[in-house]
Amino acid sequence: MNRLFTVLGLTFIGLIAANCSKDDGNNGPTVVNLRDRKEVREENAKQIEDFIDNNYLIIDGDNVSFDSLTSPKNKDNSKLPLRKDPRIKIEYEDITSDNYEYEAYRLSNGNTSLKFTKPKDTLSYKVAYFIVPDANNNKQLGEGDLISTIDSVFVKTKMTSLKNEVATDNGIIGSYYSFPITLKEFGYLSQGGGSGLIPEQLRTGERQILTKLRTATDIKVGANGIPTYKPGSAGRIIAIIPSGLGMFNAGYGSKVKAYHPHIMDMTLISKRERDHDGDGILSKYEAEKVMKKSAELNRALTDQELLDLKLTIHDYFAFDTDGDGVPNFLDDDDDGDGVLTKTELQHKDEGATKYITLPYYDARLKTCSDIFRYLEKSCFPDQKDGEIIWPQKKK
Ligand SMILES: [Ca+2]
Ligand SMILES: [Ca+2]
Ligand SMILES: [Ca+2]
Repeated sequence: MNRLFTVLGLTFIGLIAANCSKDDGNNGPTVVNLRDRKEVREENAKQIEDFIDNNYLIIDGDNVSFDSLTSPKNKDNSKLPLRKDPRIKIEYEDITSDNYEYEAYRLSNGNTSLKFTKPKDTLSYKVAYFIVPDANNNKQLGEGDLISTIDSVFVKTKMTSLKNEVATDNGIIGSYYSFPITLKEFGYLSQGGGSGLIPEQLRTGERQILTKLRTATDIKVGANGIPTYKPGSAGRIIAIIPSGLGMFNAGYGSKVKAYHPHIMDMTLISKRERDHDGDGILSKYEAEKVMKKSAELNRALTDQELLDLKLTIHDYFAFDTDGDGVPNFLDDDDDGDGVLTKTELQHKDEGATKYITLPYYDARLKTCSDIFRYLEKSCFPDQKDGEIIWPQKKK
């Protein structure tokens, strides 16, 4: 014991010495503290309001851009600031960060899952946005499907700075975005797999404001994975994202400075519903409010009903039935009983020869009690000659 303390003591002294020398000399790495998020938020809010009052909108076919009212092109003072432009309506949405950090985690069955830690930033930010009008002055809300915050999406994006400089433009083809990555994609990542297999991620503010839109219609995915669609049917939004919901201290290239808001022009083409954990239940349904409501109705919820529940990504991360730190939509064994949810959904009627997969809300899954068996740890099947045998419900 004594010896251990000695060793620890020495290490501790060593650390103090190292710290002192850093203070004395100027050649050690400089530690820059992150700026206070609240302070940056107030600063950004003012910058965003200034932008809306001092810039005008240019719509040139599909190309939408901004310019300063002090630009030589506005010599005659004929341009209207964004706030007064009758073609658009600036609206505001309160959004909190949902940037969950994750780390790999080994499940009891030997599989790898992801463990999430809650976002440290709990501030609510105001995001200014408008729906982009088309040539006939109709708002392009999108004519296809609604999306949830955890659907993967195909989006055309263009990012500009508050000085109207283009930081990055992916507006011709678009890109496939996903949040969070699925367990399968995580597998590619941990094997050092090609980046082409792992979708990009939109930033938290972008992804959340995107749910204002619908997708396009007549979507056909080409052999190259790029969707085509009916022209004019996609939703398009431009949002000014405070840095707390964007890149914060990182900025983007040389155009978007650290701690500055950025402008994101997004055209939503298509969505892909995900089953992140591959358990047979679409991720969009793996939230507590959804499970409760569909148990009442004895059917899956429609996309409109899902939207009416005003779910955020927090609803998905907070639903962790077995409390192992892995939310249900990323957990392939939701109740932690060692039997995969996928297996617990298997059902065979008496006399039938084949198993079928029951939908997650099916009343026949209330095997042991009023709780669905895949969410009840104590409800556990037997296996006999390859058959799954469930206990009988106590009357
Ligand atoms: Ca799932
Ligand atoms: Ca699950
Ligand atoms: Ca289970």
